[in-house]
Amino acid sequence: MKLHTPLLAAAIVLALTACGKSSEPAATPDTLAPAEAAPAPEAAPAVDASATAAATDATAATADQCTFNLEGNDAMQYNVKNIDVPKSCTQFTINLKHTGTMPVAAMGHNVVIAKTSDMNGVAADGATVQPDHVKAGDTRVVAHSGMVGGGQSTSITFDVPKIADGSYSFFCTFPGHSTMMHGTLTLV
Ligand SMILES: [Cu+2]
Repeated sequence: MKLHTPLLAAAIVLALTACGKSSEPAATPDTLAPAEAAPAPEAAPAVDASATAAATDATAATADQCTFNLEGNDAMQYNVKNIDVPKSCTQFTINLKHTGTMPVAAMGHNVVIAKTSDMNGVAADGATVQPDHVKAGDTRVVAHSGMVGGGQSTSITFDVPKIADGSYSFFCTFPGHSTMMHGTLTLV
């Protein structure tokens, strides 16, 4: 059989060639297929699967990683100057707690997200807007919370891709506060 096979194959090729070129494309893959397919089943899918699972666990963001607890106080200060935002988060939440005791009318705080270059403009345009101090329909604003006074909390959630096209900051738009109450958002 072994001796005859090459001869047989050669005979078939010759025969097909003689029949016309239109038959060659179909005949060639059939001839090569058994030899090329043989090594494929030797791959080890078990190892690949565990490696993929480990990689997924390492890159998947947890709810904790996609949330930051920010504080504002009676001294017109946030407690941080930067918040890292993991790129692996689809959405990111900032919870703001006013740790002071002063009323919202005197020491109100909120948290607003916009490009750093738009911060002063957003704050200025919101200065006279009651009660949130953010101009209605301000397209520069990615997200903003309401104003809170001492002991109160508020929260914002935004889509992480919305802060990927430049340098963004979080800040308070209570009149006069953004000069002190601002920080950067850093995609990590
Ligand atoms: Cu404030």
